[in-house]
Amino acid sequence: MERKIALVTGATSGIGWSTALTLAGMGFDIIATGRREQRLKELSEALPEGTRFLPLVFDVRDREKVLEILGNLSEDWNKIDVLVNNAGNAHGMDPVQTGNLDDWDAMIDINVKGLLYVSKEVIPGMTERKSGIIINIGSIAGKEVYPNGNVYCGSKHAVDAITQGMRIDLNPFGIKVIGIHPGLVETEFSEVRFKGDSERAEKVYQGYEPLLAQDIAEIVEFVVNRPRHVVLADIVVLPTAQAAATLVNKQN
Ligand code: NDP
Ligand code: 8X3
Repeated sequence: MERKIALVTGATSGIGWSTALTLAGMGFDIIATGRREQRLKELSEALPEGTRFLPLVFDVRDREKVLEILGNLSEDWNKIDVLVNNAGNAHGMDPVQTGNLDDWDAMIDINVKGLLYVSKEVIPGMTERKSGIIINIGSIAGKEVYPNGNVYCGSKHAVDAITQGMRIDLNPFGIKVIGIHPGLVETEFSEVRFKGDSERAEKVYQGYEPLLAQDIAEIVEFVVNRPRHVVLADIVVLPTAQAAATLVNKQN
């Protein structure tokens, strides 16, 4: 059987890390990206033995670098079957009137423009081969807006709209485009959002059972495993304790 290739952005932690491991377990060759080179080395050591692995270190905001690196993949790596656009984060959680411009730039540049830059390089191979699966990791924040979520919610609403747009434009090519929109997943997400304030970050996941990165990876596995004629186009996945972005049944 011909080996298949999956590219996972933001594979140095959380959802991307678990997704890369899961796809490797399914037999995919893995291209994993992120800014933290050491973490990619650790990921390579955690992969099942024999996995073909290509770590790529770049910041998805760096348009020239993204295009250069992904545009010059070698013959044995450039036929990407599954693209998981996962790299992203929230930066800050302030009301719009006191929001920080650097945080806004980061969220728009990483979550929206970074996803577009990566997709821009990967899509032509898929249209040429008339096959492929693109999975965009959105968020409940792309389906609802919550207090102080303003720009993060805006970036994830953009991911939702771009996902729908991709599905329409890529429809003639038989490419599956899937949006996965998680609620609260315990990862490094809140640590990043609250700029290293671990105590505040930990509180986000206390008093109920949050999703784990592996829960999202298993959904990726499920959607990738569907037969050719089936696409789970849009999936919202929440912890059972969560009913809406800000409604969580906490026990303490
Ligand atoms: P983590 O903080 O654990 O992981 C974020 C990943 O994105 C890291 O691998 C990080 O790699 C990468 N990343 C961030 N900024 C950049 C950048 N500028 N260039 C390249 N890579 C970058 O968080 P999660 O796993 O939770 O987040 C993954 C995705 O899931 C995000 O898009 C997030 O918005 C979404 N999400 C998360 C939820 C949650 O509750 N955790 C819920 C809903 C959606 P590195 O730092 O090495 O560059
Ligand atoms: C991450 C989940 O609830 O902070 O996208 O928006 S939330």
